[in-house]
Amino acid sequence: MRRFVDGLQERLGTPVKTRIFVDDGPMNDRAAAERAVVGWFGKNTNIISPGFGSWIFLAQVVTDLELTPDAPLKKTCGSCVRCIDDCPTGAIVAPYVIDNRRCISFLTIELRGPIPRELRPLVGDWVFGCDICQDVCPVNRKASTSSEPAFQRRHDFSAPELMPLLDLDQEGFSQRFRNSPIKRAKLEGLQRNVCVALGNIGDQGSVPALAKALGNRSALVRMHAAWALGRIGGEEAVAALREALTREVDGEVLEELRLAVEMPVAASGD
Ligand code: B12
Ligand code: SF4
Ligand code: SF4
Repeated sequence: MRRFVDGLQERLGTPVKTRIFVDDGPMNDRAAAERAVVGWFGKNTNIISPGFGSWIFLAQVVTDLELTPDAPLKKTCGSCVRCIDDCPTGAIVAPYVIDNRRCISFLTIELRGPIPRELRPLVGDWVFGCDICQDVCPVNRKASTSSEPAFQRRHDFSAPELMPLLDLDQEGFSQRFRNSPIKRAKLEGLQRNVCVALGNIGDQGSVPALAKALGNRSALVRMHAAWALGRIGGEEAVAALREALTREVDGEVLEELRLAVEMPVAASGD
């Protein structure tokens, strides 16, 4: 946005009063984008631009420049409801309305504390945010990709190995996710999400890593490791849960351990 403002002043040959807002300021990005005719509101609540679909970040320059408004956009989602039908948690409760408490993006990024038990199986293997309602959007299928270097896929970020993430300490986390929004989930939140994802993937190969996580310093991580082991099931998982029951002191983790020992093993695909 700074580059954009510099370019604007260069082109006009005169200084312009500007203020930049990006994501976390007081501006309401989507409402501003709709009024500025950047795109239309999709039923998944994202702004869809005619060229790039909803794969855009929104930001604003507020200025004292006299500008002629663009003509309103006539496009809408029409009768399409793909995003509503395909949201795994039913978070799009009506067209243009998200119940954040059910949205995987909220659960994996913003929520501090346990992910509600009934939603954990629906989170699938998402560990930071969710793009399903954008992936299924027919407009996005035809969208052009960006040539901006800062928006290119970063090495080892799009599909990270999950189990090693459980071994990260604070220093390793800060180093690995420096300059990445993943920092927002914090180490404890990311490891909580990794446990849920491993539980949902259901591979016996992840049992040793989850059993080790039953000794994690964070009670939140221990709770979700217990849940994941209960979901995966099998002798090794149950033995690890029983062993943890003998030494755990945190009441909430104890509750999760007890529930996990009794949990029926998940049928695949639920
Ligand atoms: C809080 C927030 C979230 C929350 C809640 C999202 C939600 N849908 O409500 C959570 C954590 C769940 C979230 C998730 C995501 N987010 Co978010 N989020 C924000 C944030 C920081 C604030 C939005 C907000 O709540 N504002 C306050 C409320 C009051 O405003 P509002 O919901 O927009 O509604 C007002 C108006 O927009 C308007 N309005 C709303 N709906 C409609 C519908 C119609 C038809 C009309 C006419 C008007 C209208 O009326 C409302 C009242 O004034 C914005 C950045 C920002 N500063 O705006 C990014 C932002 C909306 N997020 C963004 C993104 C990319 C995502 C994710 C895709 C990230 C991910 N991969 O996980 C997901 C998508 C989930 C989804 N389907 O929406 C982008 C959206 C880009 C785009 N193309 O639209 C934004 C703009 C960030 C950015 N700067 O680029 N996000
Ligand atoms: S981001 Fe995922 S969970 Fe949230 S509304 Fe979209 S599909 Fe549903
Ligand atoms: S999937 Fe369909 S309804 Fe949802 S945002 Fe895209 S076009 Fe609109």
